[in-house]
Amino acid sequence: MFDIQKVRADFPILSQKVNGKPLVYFDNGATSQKPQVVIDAISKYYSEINANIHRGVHTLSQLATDAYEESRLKIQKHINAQFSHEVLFTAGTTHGINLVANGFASILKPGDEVLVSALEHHSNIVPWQMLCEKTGAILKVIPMNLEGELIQSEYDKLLSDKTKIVTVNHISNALGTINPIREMIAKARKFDAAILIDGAQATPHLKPDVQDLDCDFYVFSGHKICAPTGTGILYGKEAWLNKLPPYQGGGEMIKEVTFEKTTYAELPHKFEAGTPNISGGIVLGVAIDYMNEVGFENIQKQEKMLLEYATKKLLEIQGLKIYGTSSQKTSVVSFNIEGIHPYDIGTIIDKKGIAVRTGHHCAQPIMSFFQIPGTIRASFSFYNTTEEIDLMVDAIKKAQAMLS
Ligand code: C6P
Repeated sequence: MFDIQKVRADFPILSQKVNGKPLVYFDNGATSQKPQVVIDAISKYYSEINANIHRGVHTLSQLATDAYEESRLKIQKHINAQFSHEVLFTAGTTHGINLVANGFASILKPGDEVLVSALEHHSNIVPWQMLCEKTGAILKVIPMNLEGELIQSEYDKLLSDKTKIVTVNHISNALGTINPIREMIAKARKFDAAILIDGAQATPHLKPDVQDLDCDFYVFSGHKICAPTGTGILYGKEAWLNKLPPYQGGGEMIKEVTFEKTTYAELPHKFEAGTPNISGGIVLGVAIDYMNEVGFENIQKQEKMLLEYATKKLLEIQGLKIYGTSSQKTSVVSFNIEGIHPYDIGTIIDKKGIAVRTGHHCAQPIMSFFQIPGTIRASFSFYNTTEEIDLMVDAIKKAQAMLS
């Protein structure tokens, strides 16, 4: 049974006051809040087993190594990767995408094509632009329609034997659109193009099955799924990870070093140079356990209810326009109010303890497409309530009255 009050009690920050008002946290797309089990696990790691991993024979080093590698196994199971060495710890989605894009520099030739989508976060645009500048490859963009959906017939036209990699998000951070990635992956397969899925906004809402999806790479950030910042995962198919060169050189990623030549360690260590975020990696496993305990069915049910409720209530506000109106959407509502800058609404409602994100959401091409400077984005999590939505709607109405 999903008991919302019980779930909320797991998150100490939700009982905080901000600007003298109970916190209403609707900036979950930026980062999630952390449950007490996660906070406790960080403290337990540093109080009881802190040591460097994969290096020492001493007891603490072995305890820390075991906990880190157990976490990798947990994540392997969570995303259904075939092998645990296909699961690489990273600092987050941005790190994972840069690692892959950097590796493709040794694969792409001038005239090869990289397909990105019009719905991408800057993290899934800029690394590919840098790659194209380096290699002479050409960046092509899958366009979107006014609902904020990728136009599949245009994707079909763009795919060709020149396409070497397609990179697309599972869910758009700015609009909430859920992309039909299963179909998009199958289409890329026909042209032997690799495909990377940016799962940063999907993993808070669903459990990706990377084998079933048949993607080559799937990246996500820990901090959006109840884990600490500076954590993340890059899943890569074994064959691809063996093919790509290391991203960074350093300790732990080597087999043998001489001044003449270095040979590299086996996966996953080849891509994990230096001392990693050990506590973060361990606690990411704890956060995933927590989310599985809450249950993804419960999470989806609660968030769907919040999305429908918020959409209905917000549309009652005169002059309010929602951007991102696909029927396939997650719990994100991006909107503007006629004649008012999004920043002004965000600033005024913050005084009432309500946290939303305003601006371009690191997705400037989407804002250019709609010819707007930005939006107000309310992104809901399973621990949010309809009462909180009422508070936001009321605060927006008051802000609108003040500003017009
Ligand atoms: N989006 C948002 O408010 P990092 O910063 O590496 O954890 O994640 C980058 C990233 C990549 N792809 C998508 C789809 C994302 O949403 C994000 C992060 C946050 O929308 C912060 S900009």
